[in-house]
Amino acid sequence: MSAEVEAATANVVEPKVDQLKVEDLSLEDSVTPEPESTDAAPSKKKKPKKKKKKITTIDASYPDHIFPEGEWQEYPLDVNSHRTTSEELRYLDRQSNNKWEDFRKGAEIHRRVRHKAQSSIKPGMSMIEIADLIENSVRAYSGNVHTKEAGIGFPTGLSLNHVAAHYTPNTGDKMVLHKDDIMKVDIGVHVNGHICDSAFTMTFEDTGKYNPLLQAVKEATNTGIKESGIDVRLNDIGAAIQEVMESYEVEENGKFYPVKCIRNLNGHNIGDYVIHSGKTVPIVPNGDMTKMEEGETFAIETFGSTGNGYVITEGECSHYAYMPESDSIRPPSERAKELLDNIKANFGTLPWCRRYLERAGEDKYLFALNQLVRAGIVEDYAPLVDKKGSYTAQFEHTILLHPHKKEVVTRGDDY
Ligand SMILES: [Co+2]
Repeated sequence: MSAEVEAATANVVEPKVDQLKVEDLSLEDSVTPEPESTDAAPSKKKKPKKKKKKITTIDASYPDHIFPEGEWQEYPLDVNSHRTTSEELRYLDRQSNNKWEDFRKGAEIHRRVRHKAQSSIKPGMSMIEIADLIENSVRAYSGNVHTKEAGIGFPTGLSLNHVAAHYTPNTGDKMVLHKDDIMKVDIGVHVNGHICDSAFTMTFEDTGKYNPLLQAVKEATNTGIKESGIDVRLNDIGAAIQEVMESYEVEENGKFYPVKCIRNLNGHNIGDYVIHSGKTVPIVPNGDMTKMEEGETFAIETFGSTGNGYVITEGECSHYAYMPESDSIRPPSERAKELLDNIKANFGTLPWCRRYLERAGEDKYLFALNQLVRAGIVEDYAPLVDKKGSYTAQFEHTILLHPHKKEVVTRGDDY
């Protein structure tokens, strides 16, 4: 993100952000209601004598700005065994401490938001309600001073059943969550552009029919995390993941379905404000001999499926991102240029969805948006689906490759 864009557009964005803030505060109040309320009136109608409830941002919970560390793991390769005890490397690591603290802060927000999601999402809710619940929690915990400083790192993925990734509702979406759905919840939280990317899968029926699939994917992701490290080849991580994932099968109506890795979905390294930053972490062996390197950050994610184990794009697009390498391309119309300026000001290079554009004040933007997509200035990411009738699941964590050890920063006691 270039400095000029920030400066040139700051006055366009400020009033909008203030509006959002006010709205978020009242939403957070309704998320944690005070015990007194017997009527259903929202907290903003409270009598003035009642003391205003303080927003529990993460910063308020950790006033010294030292956030909980993730799970520490030693590196797998013997050539790295000296790293664990090296004082020099620990010293080197402390030089990057601000960055690590940003990730830890984002991870603590992520854990709180997903705890809220896991305890409140119920069949019968609309996908819009679910997305709002999650995203308003992220905004409230982040303090949402400015989208580009902290807050939502990418659109909330709520992909159902054979849809594996990149679905989030657009405005007007009527879809409702059902009891027998299997839902991938993919939440991104960023602090100063340091993005925590972590996902889990929710089911609601009580027959346990999804359990082997969930267990396969959870174990495959944990294997990918365990095998990751400095000097490890990406191909070898894919091989280890596939071996674990494909040792499972799912039974439905007396028929057995092997669990397959979705071979064209990958983990990835994470750059500042950039969610996919060049390296991909395969979930099957792919011959990529590239190695992971010291200081890198990765999203380790695996997808299991009872279908083809291969996804294609299908359905209405919701996810987009501005492509900074397209900077020499001229927007095809005045309206497209105006829209692009607003996109850059609000999201920079972070991915976003149509609902976020509307929050940023955009209206009747679809024609101009499609122009930007066709011109190659904005990339669109349509939903990724396996065979209809199949089931897919996902688990994902963000890991930090410190010089001496790796940190599974988004680890929680849930997954
Ligand atoms: Co990811």
